[in-house]
Formats: sequence, C-alpha cells, structure tokens
Amino acid sequence: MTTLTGAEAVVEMLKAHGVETIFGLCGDTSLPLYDALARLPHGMKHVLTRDERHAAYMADGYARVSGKVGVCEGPSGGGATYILPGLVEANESSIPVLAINTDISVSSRNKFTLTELDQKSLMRPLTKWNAVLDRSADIPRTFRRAFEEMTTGRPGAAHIALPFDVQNDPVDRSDVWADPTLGSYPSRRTACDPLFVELAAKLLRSAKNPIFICGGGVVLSGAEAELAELAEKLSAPVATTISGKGSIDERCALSVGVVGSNGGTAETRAVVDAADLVIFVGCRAGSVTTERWRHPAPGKAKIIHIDVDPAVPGANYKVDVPLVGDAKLCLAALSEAVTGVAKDLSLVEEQKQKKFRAFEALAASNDSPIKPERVVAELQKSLDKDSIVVADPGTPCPYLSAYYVVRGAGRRYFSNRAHGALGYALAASIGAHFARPQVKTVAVMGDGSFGMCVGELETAVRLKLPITFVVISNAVYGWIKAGQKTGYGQRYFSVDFGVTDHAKVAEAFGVRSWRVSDPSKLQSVLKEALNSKEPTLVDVVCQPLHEAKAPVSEWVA
Ligand SMILES: Cc1ncc(C[n+]2csc(CCOP(=O)(O)OP(=O)(O)O)c2C)c(N)n1
Repeated sequence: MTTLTGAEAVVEMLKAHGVETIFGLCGDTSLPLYDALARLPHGMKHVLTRDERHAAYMADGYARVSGKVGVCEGPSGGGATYILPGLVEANESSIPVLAINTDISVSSRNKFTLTELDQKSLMRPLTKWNAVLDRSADIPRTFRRAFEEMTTGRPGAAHIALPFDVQNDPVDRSDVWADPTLGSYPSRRTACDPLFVELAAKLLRSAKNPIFICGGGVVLSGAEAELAELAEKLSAPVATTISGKGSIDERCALSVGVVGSNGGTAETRAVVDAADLVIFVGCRAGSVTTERWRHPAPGKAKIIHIDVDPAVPGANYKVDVPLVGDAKLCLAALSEAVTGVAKDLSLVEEQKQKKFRAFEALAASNDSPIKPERVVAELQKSLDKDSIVVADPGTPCPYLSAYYVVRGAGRRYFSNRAHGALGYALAASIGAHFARPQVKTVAVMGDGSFGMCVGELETAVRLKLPITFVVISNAVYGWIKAGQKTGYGQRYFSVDFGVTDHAKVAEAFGVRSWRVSDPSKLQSVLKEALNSKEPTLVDVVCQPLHEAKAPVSEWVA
C-alpha cells in the first residue's frame, strides 16, 4: 500500500475538492500541515493572515463571491477561539466555509497540555457539521463528508479539528479521492413537490398585488434569471433583504430595493404593506426584514414561502403554501405554471421616486462633517457596475443597503447580516478580491469597525491588493448612540471615543491614504483611490448617525 502522511492527505483532499485559496495563520500544532503545504506541488495559494477571525471572514467573502467553498485554517487553542466568530457568521448566513484547526496530539489529551480545548463541543452549535479526527485513516471520508454537508441542502460552515499526531500518521493513498462538484454550491439541487407548485400557482393567479421578498437564497442558488422571468410574467415587484441585494438589477422597474429596519425606508415599507400576497424566496423572514414581524402584517397578505430548508417556511408567518426546494428550481417550476399578466406598477415607481428625492437632497449637501448620503452618492458615481462593495454595520450597512443601487444581478454587494459583528468588511473584501480579482473591491466601515480589523491592512499591503477601504469617521459607536437618542431620551452613555486619523494609521502600514473633511474634495479623492493598483484608504470625516436622517424607518432591536 502507498501511503501519505495525514497532513499530505489533507492537502490532497482540499485540492481534489477544487480548493484554490486557503486563508490562515500558523501555529505549533500546524507545523506538519504547513510542511506538507510547503513540499507538495498542489498549486493552492495560502494567504497568511494576521488574525484567525479575519482568515474566516476572508474565506466567507471568498465563498460569497466565488460560489465555491471558502477554506480557512488556524492552530489549536486561541487559533480555534479566534476563528470561531467568522465561522458562525458564515454558518448563519448559509455560506459554505470550512475551518480547520490543528490540535494537540490524540496521545496528549487529558494531560493539561498547552492549548487543549474541546473543539468538538465548541464548534458544534456554530457549524452545520463538525468533527475531531482521532485517527489518520478517517481523514479522506471526513473531508468528503464536510464538503457534502457544506454544499447540499442549506449551505453552511463545517469545522474539522486535526490533531498533531494524526497529521503525521499514515493514510492509504487509494482512499484519497473526492467528487469535485462538492466544492461549489449548490452542489445538489432539490426540486419542490409539483402538488405544492400547483397550489402556489393558483394563489399567484388570483393575487391582485403580489410581491417577492428575496433573501440571500436567490443569489446563493444562482436563481436571478428565474426570479426575473417569473416576476416579469406576474408584473410583481421584487423587494430584497440586505443579503438578497443582487437578486435583481435594482435599476429595473420591478425592483423595490431593500426592506426592513436596516436599509428599508417608509417608502419601501409602503410597497410591502400594499401586497395581498407575499412570496418569500430564500429568506428567513427574520426580525430585521419584517421589522419584527409587522411588515408584512400577519394575516393581512397570503404567504408563499420558498426555501431549501424545510424548517424555514412557517417559522415566522402562517404560510398558505410552503415550497421546499432549491430557489432556482422552485421559481422555474412556478414560471412554467403561470401565464403572463400586466399589472399597474405605479406605486413602486412613485415610492422609489419619493425615497430617492429625499436621499438626493441630502446627498447634494455641502455640509461638513460630510453626510452619509453624500458618501453613498459619490461611491455610486465613482464605481463601475461590476464593482463589489462590502459594508460593515453602523452607518455603512443601512445607508448603502438603502441607497446604493446595484446595477446588474448577482453578488456585487454584501454585509455580514447573521450576527452583524463590527470589523467584517475589510477582511471579507480581501476574500472577495481573491474570488473576483478582475473587478474593483471596496470595503466601507465605521471607525468602530476599523479598530477591530486594522491589522489586516498589513495583509493587503504585503499582497499588494488593489482594494479601497473607506472609513466613515465619526469618533462614536454611532448606531448605538442613535438608539440612545430615539429610544432612551438622549441619555448618551459610554458610546463616544477619541478622534483617530485613520489615514495616518493606514499610511504607517504602507497604504496610500487620504483624510477628507470637505465634501467637494470627496469625488476627486475617491477617483484617485479607486483607480490605484495598490491598497488605498479614504478616511471620511462624517456626520454621526444620531445627527443624521437615518434611512431606517424605526430603530428596533
Ligand atoms: C463585535 C460587535 N460588538 C458590538 C456591536 C454592536 N454595535 C452595532 S453597531 C455599533 C456601532 C458601530 O460603530 P461604528 O463602527 O463606529 O459605526 P457608526 O455607527 O458610528 O457609523 C455597535 C457597537 C456589534 N455589532 N459588533
């Protein structure tokens, strides 16, 4: 029997699943794995990161944009606890990310060994599937299972703990094989029951004002064309969640934009409220999208709910017809079952005009500090339609979600909407760049986020990545201060922090940087930054959220 070491088998299994890029950070327990990566002619790129959290965020951004599994790795102990935030965001956002943490030897367990940690228990609630390897012979089937779990059904994250001695023990080479189709998602599409398709078609035929509310599932499934065909047939408006941005070209007459309490506006809410039938597609109908399950109002509209996860339809709304299956297949089946009708779309047009009139008035303001609307408008003008924008929570996510118009369908804009942890966008934009290096990638973050991710500027500089970072600088955890303003009688408490010149910080890392406080300079600075072939950062001195006109209709927790 020809054998490989366990570490060599891991490298071969990743390669066999079509992995091209691995994001990670070294450690004592990872030495055999790194040595295998150094010795074997695998052709995969290893991106050294400065923190495992960011390795996972990079893998997440990479997976969202590439349509492939994102892979990250780190060592035992702190490497596992630090990789965890990225893994849980990916899992809850239905993004296939595989995290590998190396571990202490099986033979060293239960001896107070440095970095010993129960990785199985730690990762279980945070992932779709996880395993701790106890012997090298299990490596091939464990990796096959992980890829299958990540890319079938509802996509999600997987975790494998890889002990030091397991990396050195033998694996039979003949067992090292994979089905490479499991390296992309969705790898296996499941069709919906034709009986339910007919029931749904009946509702669609009788509805006066149907509306689609699309979550992340449409882009994950690659169902944009099927959605457009069905919506056009029905003359039905298409609203999205933040993760659903990209389901439809937002310049199109049917597009309503983002709804909900983070990126929705009174105008988008009015369109939802007018519906007598809501078709949720790949959308969990969670608290933000539905403004705490009030829009749509329960019982007011009939509900068709399409989701690949059978647990989703019926979780939050009484569903008239559940359609369990892949979004692309479900929408295509519905399209077959209905005939075209023309409907009046004037409400959508009127509300959109109203929303953008209010936005443009603020975006035209020459006030300093610069209004968030101005930043969005200048980015919209400067970026070409294929650019990718990644937004952090705080000011960036609601304002960009509401007013940045995605031109074209597919992944062009995303944010970490499962847990909304600050400090995601910078690393996720690095992952996005590796997935689609031919387009411009931009990360927009608050200064709270900047403080949580700044170390990865070194990664961007070392790898000469032509990404532009935009910092919304206001020296405050603005979103929370705005909450204290509207909900707690302006009793501001422990939300303000000191002013930092982020351009100077970035410059010290070797990033070409600008600090802009004059709105009339923003356009020319952005142009220069965006045209650069190296990492650039624009620090924008911005109006804090509690003083701005928020796009959200209400602050809700
Ligand atoms: C890791 C993490 N901790 C706390 C929060 C809660 N939180 C949500 S928004 C926000 C303020 C964001 O501040 P900043 O990044 O400066 O952006 P701003 O709101 O000022 O635009 C905070 C603290 C969070 N989302 N993530």
